[in-house]
Amino acid sequence: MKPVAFPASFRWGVATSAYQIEGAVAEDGRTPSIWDTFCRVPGAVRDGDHGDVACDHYHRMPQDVALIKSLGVDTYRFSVAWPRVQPGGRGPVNPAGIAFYDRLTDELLDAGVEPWVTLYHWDLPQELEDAGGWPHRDTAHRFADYAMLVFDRLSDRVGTWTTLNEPWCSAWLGYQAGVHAPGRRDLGAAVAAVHHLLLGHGLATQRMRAAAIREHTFGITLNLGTADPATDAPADHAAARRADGMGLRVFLDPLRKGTYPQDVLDDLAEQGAELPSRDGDLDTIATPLDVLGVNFYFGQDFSGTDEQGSSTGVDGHPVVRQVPLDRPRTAMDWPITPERLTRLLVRLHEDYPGLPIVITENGAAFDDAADDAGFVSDENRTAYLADHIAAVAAAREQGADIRGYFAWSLMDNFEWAEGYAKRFGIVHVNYATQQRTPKRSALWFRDLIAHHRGSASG
Ligand code: IFM
Repeated sequence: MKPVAFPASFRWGVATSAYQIEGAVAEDGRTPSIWDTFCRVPGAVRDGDHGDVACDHYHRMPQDVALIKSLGVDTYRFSVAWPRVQPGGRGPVNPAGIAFYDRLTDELLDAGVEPWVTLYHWDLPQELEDAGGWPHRDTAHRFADYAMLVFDRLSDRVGTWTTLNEPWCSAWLGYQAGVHAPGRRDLGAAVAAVHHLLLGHGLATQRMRAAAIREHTFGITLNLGTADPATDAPADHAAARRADGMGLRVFLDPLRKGTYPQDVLDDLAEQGAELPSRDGDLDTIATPLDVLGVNFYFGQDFSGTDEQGSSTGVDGHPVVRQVPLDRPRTAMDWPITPERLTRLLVRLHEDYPGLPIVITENGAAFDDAADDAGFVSDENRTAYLADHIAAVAAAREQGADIRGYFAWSLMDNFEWAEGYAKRFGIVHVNYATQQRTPKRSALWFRDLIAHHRGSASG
């Protein structure tokens, strides 16, 4: 990797989420989330895997914090499990549940690592799904109440608050494609979920900001990519526009401009769907932000015709088909496209100016082979991280205001519908023994951070 400069203030971190690592799903009053339920649906998750034990982080937290410290990162981004803190999604705080995050926060601070909280990383309490889930407006209000329970307890020590992780996944994968919890396939429900997730973000942010007694940083994390037309054909341009509309602009336009993009509204209307926005909602959603979290994995090309050349899909909707890129791929079959990260970040800087960005997730799954000691010599993952960090530096050189980079993930964990088959960790986890072993990529990341600490200025 060619040496790249980052200022001393640049944040280096690792990230995880509650359901993917904690386990202890029935302890200390936690109730089921939609993922506990979804994992029990035959065929929903590869190999019937679930998060009952995961990385057993709930019981191994102090050792895991020591591991985080050993990497030399300055920030740890973790999520809080809503059904642990507020079982059932309503009512008072569960003291035993919030106590875990209290201890985690203190442990991190004692280790000199800054805690960065994500309030919602997909584990909606099942009771709230039974009451209608994110397509139901009330869920946005329930989320804001829950956010306040956590904020009240941790905001004296936690400075950075992300409301939602990747609402695109919650809405489209959960309610339209049905491949994530809760596994519904209903365009109207997905579109309503988009709006209510954004509304929940806005309500929670306003309430937390109003209650803050010291300076805090409030933000949201989106999974963003680049959507390019596969060819110059007008249908491919239209498909790329649609993908960009539903993937990026339907979130960032309301958050930053207080409007939904007209072409997205038109596309939805064409399909008989509507964003259920009421008077005042867009003002709430556009409440000021301090940071945008960007999770980047890959960019995509789109075609507006299916393999038979038809521009209308079996569902009667216009075709928006991902065309495989001729690139090296990760174990997720995702193409490796670091230059598109640079392009994305420069575009965000130009189209949505004035908002600092932190890369809150970036990383790759590969088919790791651990040796007898559990060590993985993952040159592929190391190269992936190096190329994407260089891509961030290139975007900064072009003026993009990128303030940090967090590797996904601290350790191998439950990769949602892929179960434990896909390993994103920079630390290997032996699930039989729960032994953690830093991979080559972790040691490289540690050295990179140390190098930048030593050489950075400003
Ligand atoms: O593991 C997930 C994470 O929960 C959200 N962002 C993408 C990661 C890799 O798929």
